[in-house]
Amino acid sequence: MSKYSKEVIHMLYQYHYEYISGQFIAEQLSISRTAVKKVIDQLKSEGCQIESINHKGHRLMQLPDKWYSGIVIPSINTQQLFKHIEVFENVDSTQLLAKQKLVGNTDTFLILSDEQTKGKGRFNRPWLSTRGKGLWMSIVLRPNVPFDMITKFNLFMALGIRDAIQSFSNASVSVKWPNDIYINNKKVCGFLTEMVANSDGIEAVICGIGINMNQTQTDFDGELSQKATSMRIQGNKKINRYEFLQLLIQQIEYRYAQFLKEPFATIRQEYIEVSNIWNKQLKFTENGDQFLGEAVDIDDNGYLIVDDEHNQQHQLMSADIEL
Ligand code: BTX
Repeated sequence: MSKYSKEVIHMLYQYHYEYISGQFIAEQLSISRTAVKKVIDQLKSEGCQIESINHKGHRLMQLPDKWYSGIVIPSINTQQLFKHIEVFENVDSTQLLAKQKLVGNTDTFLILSDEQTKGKGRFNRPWLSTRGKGLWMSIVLRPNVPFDMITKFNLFMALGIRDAIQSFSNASVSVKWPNDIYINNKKVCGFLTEMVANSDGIEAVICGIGINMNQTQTDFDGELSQKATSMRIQGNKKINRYEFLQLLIQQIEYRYAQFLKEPFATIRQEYIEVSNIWNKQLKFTENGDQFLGEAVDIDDNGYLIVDDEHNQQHQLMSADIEL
């Protein structure tokens, strides 16, 4: 990426799709017009739809399928939640990177990448993170709470993520307790919350969120062709990644504030209503043990209550569920 890509795309975005001249951009950035042209050519080669007309200038016609910090930062507009936002084209895993970057400071931050080469789910399972098709992001927050609140944090985030996806979907979007979001029985999103804690409580929570936005069916093969879906497949419409990100961050901000103030009981009913695990036989894996059962409730602490096939009741804090 050219040194001035961030500034140029920011200016094109700021001027709301109007034409701005190369001369104007050059003056604002104190660079030559030739340098501006080079940056614009590069942005075009990266897939940015920029119209350039002699004597009129350049105009951003559509937001690109790529994260540019010059657009992400002004469009998110939430300096309250994150001290800084970092945007990458390619990383192994935003979650790994976030864990490295939180050491030795008390910053809150967000990391986004166009692609992950080693995206990870729970228990180190692979998370497919195709370039430009999804939202691969990790957020680091610093709630001043005891470490057993991590489960509650995950429950509040689930609703925030679900509601953001629901706003872009006609079909109903559901939560599969505790870590997945589904549309029409297929997984559209997986998220996980990890933490760094000491004896005083939580030092940082790291929430990794993977959302399939713009994949088409051919982007999923093997087991994923049956199990996974994207917002685009479900809605038959391409998702504007910047608009979606903006809404997602608003939802996260809202749910995070609620998490800090309210008990899980406040959102329990809402959570139950959007869950997709009721009235069916499910296969549970908890700490390596497997059993069949039916989920019957979520209690005020967010634990899942399950009646197994031998009529024994279990209270689960976390588990793997096969629908
Ligand atoms: P999970 O362990 O519940 O889900 C992993 C399982 O989901 C895989 O075993 C596979 O069956 C399926 N899967 C893999 N990729 C996809 C996909 N793109 N869409 C649907 N299903 C898939 C859930 O883990 C938590 C995933 C978090 C991913 C984010 S992305 C940003 C951050 N960085 C990172 O490395 N992980 C998180």
